[in-house]
Amino acid sequence: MGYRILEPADVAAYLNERGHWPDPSDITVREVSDGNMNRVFLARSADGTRRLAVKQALPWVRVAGPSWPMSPERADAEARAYEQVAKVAPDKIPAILGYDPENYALVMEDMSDLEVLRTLLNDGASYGPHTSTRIGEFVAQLTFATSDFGMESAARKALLAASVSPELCKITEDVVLAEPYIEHEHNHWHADLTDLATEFRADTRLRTEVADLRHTFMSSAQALLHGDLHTGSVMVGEREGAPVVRVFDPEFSFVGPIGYDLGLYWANVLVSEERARALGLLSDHADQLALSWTAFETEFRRLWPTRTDTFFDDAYLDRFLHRVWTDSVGYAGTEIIRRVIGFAHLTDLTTLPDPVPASRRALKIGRELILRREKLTNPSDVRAVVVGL
Ligand code: SR1
Ligand code: MG
Repeated sequence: MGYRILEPADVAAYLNERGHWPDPSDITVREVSDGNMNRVFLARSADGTRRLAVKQALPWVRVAGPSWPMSPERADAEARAYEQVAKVAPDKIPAILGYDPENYALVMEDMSDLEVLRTLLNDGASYGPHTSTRIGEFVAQLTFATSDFGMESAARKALLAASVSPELCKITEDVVLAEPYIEHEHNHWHADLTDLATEFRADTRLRTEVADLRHTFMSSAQALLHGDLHTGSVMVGEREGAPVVRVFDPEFSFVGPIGYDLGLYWANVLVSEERARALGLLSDHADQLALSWTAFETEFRRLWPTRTDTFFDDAYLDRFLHRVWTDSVGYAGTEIIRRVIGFAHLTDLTTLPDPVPASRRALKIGRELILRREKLTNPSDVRAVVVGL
């Protein structure tokens, strides 16, 4: 039948055809598309005992429409990433019930009993003791397993080849790691940030450091990444009295530098802190970078003795983790900056009564993290940047 774009009215028949829904007359479907890229539908039976989510990739960027074409094959990358994570961290992703490559559609667990982390934070919630720890573990488990430490050489080369994702990587190379530092039609910002946006574009030292991070993104095939690990890609809540953290939306997945995943999370953590500061709602925001880094490092070190290639010795592990740390700090800086003066902004800042003071602080933190990343060697050093502004 070929690729067809699903509308809410098509979902009942679609799920029935695919063997996921026996009685298509007992279904209510609603569209809950929220991110920049795709459409998402939730289906439930009248008594609520059957509930599913369907995510479909469109042949364009959803928020831009057909004027920004984008291959729906990004859904293949997402399905592949879920497959890899399911092997090592099944408790940290939604259950995937099927992938339909013809329609670029994933059928998965409905997580509407959980909340998007960004939404909760924007509403004034704190992180709680588990979220950032689970995120750090998630990054360690996925990246160790898909690195040269976790896989035999030939299998790893095959993963690398299968995970090439040129179009999605190009989005990141452009919208995160270049456009905010040049004049580009995608860029926009609050009028009262023009001085900083102009300053950043004229800053040749900043540009060279971003070029370095951009080149590392393009060429450092350390491990399979989530690729877009912001607080809108995390759901949290409680099930049967136990805390639940689920990472979703890995469509930007590819084999790249581990620091990109950690850095994206940290940027979003730091921006959430600026929102909370602006609203007088600071709680545990300042702990989250350290918590996620410690969890990442602890889990990576725990897995180290299982490495497939013992030529990599313990001293090399220290060096490798130091490189990951430094990259993460730099990518956190680039993610903050692009979220304020680039294409895709964050509701954390845009919904503030006055977004300017928090946005200015965020931009300055981002710049410091990029420029001083080699000198900031631990979470306390990053803290000093944040409190020192
Ligand atoms: C055109 S896409 C802009 C952003 O949305 C996605 O969530 C990624 O973060 C991407 O950079
Ligand atoms: Mg997304």
